[in-house]
Amino acid sequence: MKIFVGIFIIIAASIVAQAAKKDWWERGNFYQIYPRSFKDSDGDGIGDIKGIASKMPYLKEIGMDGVWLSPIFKSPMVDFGYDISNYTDIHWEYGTLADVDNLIKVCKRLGIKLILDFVPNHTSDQHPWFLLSEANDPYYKDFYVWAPAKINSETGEREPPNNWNSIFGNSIWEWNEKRQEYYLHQFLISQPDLNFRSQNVINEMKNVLLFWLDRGIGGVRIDAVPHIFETQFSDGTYPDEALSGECSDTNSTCYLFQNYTRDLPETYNLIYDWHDLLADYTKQHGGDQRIIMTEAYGPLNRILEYYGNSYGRVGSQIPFNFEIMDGVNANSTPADYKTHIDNWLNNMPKGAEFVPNWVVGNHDHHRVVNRFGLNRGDAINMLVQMLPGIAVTYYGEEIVMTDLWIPYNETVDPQAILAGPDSYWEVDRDPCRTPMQWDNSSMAGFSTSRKTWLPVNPNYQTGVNVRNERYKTGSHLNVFRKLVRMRKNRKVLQDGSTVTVADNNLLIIKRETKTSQLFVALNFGTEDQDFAVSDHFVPLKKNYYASVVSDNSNIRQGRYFRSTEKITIPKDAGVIFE
Ligand SMILES: *[C@@H]1O[C@H](CO)[C@@H](O)[C@H](O)[C@H]1NC(C)=O
Ligand SMILES: *[C@@H]1O[C@H](CO)[C@@H](O)[C@H](O)[C@H]1NC(C)=O
Ligand SMILES: *[C@@H]1O[C@H](CO)[C@@H](O)[C@H](O)[C@H]1NC(C)=O
Ligand SMILES: *[C@@H]1O[C@H](CO)[C@@H](O)[C@H](O)[C@H]1NC(C)=O
Ligand SMILES: *[C@@H]1O[C@H](CO)[C@@H](O)[C@H](O)[C@H]1NC(C)=O
Ligand SMILES: CC(=O)N[C@H]1CO[C@H](CO)[C@@H](O)[C@@H]1O
Ligand SMILES: [Ca+2]
Ligand SMILES: [Ca+2]
Repeated sequence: MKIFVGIFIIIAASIVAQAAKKDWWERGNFYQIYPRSFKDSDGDGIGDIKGIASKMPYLKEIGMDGVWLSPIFKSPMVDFGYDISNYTDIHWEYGTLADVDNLIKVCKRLGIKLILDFVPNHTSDQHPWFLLSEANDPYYKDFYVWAPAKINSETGEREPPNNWNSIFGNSIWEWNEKRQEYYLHQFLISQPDLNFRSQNVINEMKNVLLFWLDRGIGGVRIDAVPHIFETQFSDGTYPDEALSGECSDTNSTCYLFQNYTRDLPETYNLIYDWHDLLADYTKQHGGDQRIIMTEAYGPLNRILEYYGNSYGRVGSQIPFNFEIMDGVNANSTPADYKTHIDNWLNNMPKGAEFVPNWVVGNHDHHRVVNRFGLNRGDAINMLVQMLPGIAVTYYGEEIVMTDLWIPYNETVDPQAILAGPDSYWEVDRDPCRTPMQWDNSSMAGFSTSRKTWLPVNPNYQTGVNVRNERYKTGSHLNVFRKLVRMRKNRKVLQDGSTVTVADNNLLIIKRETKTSQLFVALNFGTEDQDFAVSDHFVPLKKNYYASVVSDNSNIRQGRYFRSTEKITIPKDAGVIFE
């Protein structure tokens, strides 16, 4: 009998120990830098790698564990770096390989992991691989998705191989005079898709990963994942997509289903293979786990498959969770927020290795407050930092930067230019890519140049900058720093369970362990509303104090309340009770 008790205790203890021991990324705070806009070190008006290195101590100061950079690689910059002409070289405006090596050194010294963007779906049409493929070079000829023209039997004219459209509009196929064939491009015409049915491409891309792993990166963020594979029949042809009935613009992706152009099963296996490559690399070389973050939009079940499949294969540690970003806007109710938070938490695979993550902004979407409500900057940061797992912050959201309206004639985003002056605003990505606002000196301390690649948002002069917010109590930046510190230090945030409640204007989140509780009350409604801790939960204590308050809460930080006491949470405000 005694022996059995002993074994029980050991098992229980080892489970506890396991639950407490976390890999570096599992409760990580990640930060996305858009390199063109973070810090310009040499006065040409364009952010660069030396600039990023000089600001790493700031990212340490605000508690970041990992930083991912949008592409820094050699590129003609038609799509601001998402059109790569050499995966292992650096774009000249950003610096050199030596600058990146130095940046990695700086990151290591500070204990921050550097994550690089990996763009496997396509290269630039100026990549040497494309030039060789176009010339039918024996090794490179299958590197891209080539197909012969269809000849219209009535007109005798050349036509694209099928009816597929590209994401940026019009046919996915582009005629190539040199090769006398069409090539496929899911994005811009100047971004031909790589052919992952070619073993040579798989090998080359593996070498790219190894090149960067050897230089000391902490992992990769993989771009545009759902688009990597397209369906090809065994006779080499590509099937037409059926009409979706979703929209009337015959040149748009919404006109057709995307059964053959996204989320193909092959894509998942490729991600699982890359996971194994990084895991093996870590095993061989030691050090912390190198990780994968994946960018994929689409139905939840397809996104969750990037975590792993039911046959035990494992993929992305951080399949970006865009539930809130895609599902919620300024008109949404607290119940909508709850639905989208619970969607992820309730449906993600169970197991200690699977960790939720929260992303509310990136370089393809309007600024957070422009989408969720202008006065909700603190409340949204509270939401992201108080939810379990991994928090991802787009640069500038910690000081609550806002969109800058840019007229069509000054727009540089190719997607917006293609949309034309009447509708460019809907898809324009320039407004959320303006320079980081460091201080109140000219150009917000981003650059010494009098002209920057995108204009600086003038609100840096009215206080929206790091330096101003750093020295002001209750500023957005100080709220953010406090949230990040709590997330690191509170066991209830590391290990606690999560319950969400929508009560009229309020979204309430309870984090709880056996011995402690934390409550987040966020007013995402249209009116002020009273809240008491005992409204929805059984309190563990008589009194709770307001440990973090948003700038618009009217509640003094540190004030104690009885658990039954009604406290008014103003519209757009957030308060955390401990
Ligand atoms: C990429 O750039 C490096 C450094 O300039 C060069 O050695 C390498 O051959 C280039 N790769 C390709 C595929 O052109
Ligand atoms: C659709 O694409 C075709 C062929 O590229 C072009 O002629 C036509 O103007 C486009 N229509 C619209 C509405 O953009
Ligand atoms: C394509 O996908 C849609 C929706 O996902 C489905 O309803 C339709 O049956 C599919 N069509 C084909 C030909 O597979
Ligand atoms: C864009 O148009 C505005 C007037 O609408 C003008 O003031 C500005 O100078 C123009 N910018 C450029 C780059 O032409
Ligand atoms: C920032 O600088 C501008 C002009 O240089 C000045 O008008 C403004 O008062 C300053 N704002 C703060 C908050 O210091
Ligand atoms: C969020 C993101 O990284 N989006 C990128 C996806 O890929 C296209 C094409 O490379 C880019 O234009 C987007 O910026
Ligand atoms: Ca520069
Ligand atoms: Ca593709």
